[in-house]
Amino acid sequence: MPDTFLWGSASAAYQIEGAAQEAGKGISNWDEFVKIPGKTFKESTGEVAVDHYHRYKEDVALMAEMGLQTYRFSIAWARIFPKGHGEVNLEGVQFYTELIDECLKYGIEPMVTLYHWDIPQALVEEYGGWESPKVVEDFVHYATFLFNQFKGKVKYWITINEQNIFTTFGWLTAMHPPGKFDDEKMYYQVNHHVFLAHAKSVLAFKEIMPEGKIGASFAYSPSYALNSDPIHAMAKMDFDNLKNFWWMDVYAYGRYPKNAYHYLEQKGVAPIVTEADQTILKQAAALIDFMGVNYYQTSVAEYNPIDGVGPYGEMNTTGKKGTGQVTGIPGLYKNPTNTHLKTTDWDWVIDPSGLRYACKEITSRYDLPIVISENGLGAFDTLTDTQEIHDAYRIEYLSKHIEELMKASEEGCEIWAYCTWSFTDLLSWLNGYQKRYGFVYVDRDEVGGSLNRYKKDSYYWYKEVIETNGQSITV
Ligand code: GCO
Repeated sequence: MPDTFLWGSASAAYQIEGAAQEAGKGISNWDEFVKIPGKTFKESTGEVAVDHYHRYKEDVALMAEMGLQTYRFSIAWARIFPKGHGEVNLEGVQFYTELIDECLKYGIEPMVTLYHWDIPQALVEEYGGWESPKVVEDFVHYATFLFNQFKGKVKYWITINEQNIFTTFGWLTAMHPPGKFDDEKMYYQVNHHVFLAHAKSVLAFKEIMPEGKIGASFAYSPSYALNSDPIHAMAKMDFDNLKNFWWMDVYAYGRYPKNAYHYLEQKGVAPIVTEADQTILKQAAALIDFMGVNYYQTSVAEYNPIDGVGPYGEMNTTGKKGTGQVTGIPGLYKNPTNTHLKTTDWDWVIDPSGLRYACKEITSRYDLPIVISENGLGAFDTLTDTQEIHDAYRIEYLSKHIEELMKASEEGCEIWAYCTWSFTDLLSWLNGYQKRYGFVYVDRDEVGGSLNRYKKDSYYWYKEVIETNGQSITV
């Protein structure tokens, strides 16, 4: 990879920090949501998580020993502004200052996500959180505070993490807070508010830190048409417009894909977009520096007859293997399983070439540099009696994805960074602590544990990948 390329790893505040009610932090939507019986696997919560809040020095030292070049983490809004706005919690500011300084001490480039799904509960109670346009100013105020605070220290910023996922799970499938089901009209309006919050933060950022780099991280699942029957090609196009370009086009062009907007307008669920909104979205689109991509899997698009499958299939909040559910929109598309690909233990298809596809699509369509802000394998890991973790499956998964990333780079994609998900094991929002992603094993289960850290085989493997700038994979 190019000399300036950064090998990294990522995490999110709620999934690692713990200390949920400590050091002046306000309550977030997730602190509340996990209290609802049946919402998470074995009622697991991020109350303690992997205690990164108290062990961040140990974790950053492990990153440094590995040679990690960038560490992507998120800031918990409620740790900075416990009520969402108003008084600042200085202890929260101090925690992130120390974390950032600790990274810089070892030459690790911090990459900060402003929003990884935890909104202060106070804002939800005050005006419905993301459901109200009022959230835009509060978000921009929070973002601006952080830009000023960490200017000169943090160069890479991600406004919003996986907007498509948290809004879909929050307003369509009831799997994330606020737990609404099939509220399509609100879903699109919420998304519009998130876009405006993102866009106005980008504008503020460029005033404060013109030399900094900013983008949003999208959970991109490229699609393949079932076969060459034109009816499936059209289904693929509809799927892409509604499920991929709906977000990426706004980030990169500042406008919604027209056919998709038209479809939603006819259905009566399109968001209200004012002329002022359009101007702001366009201005921000012209200023973003990269497209952040969280890549895990691809989809298949097949024509879905009017009386066919839809819209969300069966819900899976059990933490068990996936149900193999088929989702779709009657009259447009459905998403059957790709029979050519193997799956993870949670039924996510494994498709390394999809990462290359994603990079090439973004390069051709948007001509933007790319930051792979997440990619990784959720798996069951076993700690041996000699305290080792032999995760050859993770090494294989990551090697194949990195190989495809290198091909994309050779084919003309400008890729700035690759962050694996995740550095340490952490809480999976819906699947608890048994689903592990890290290079570093954390001894805990749904009930608790010693919280001790152990290096997995993949830890040593990635160390070498970094040392050789990826060459160790290809030899
Ligand atoms: C999980 C998910 C998450 C996400 C991440 C998205 O199992 O909970 O895989 O860990 O990947 O939070 O940004």
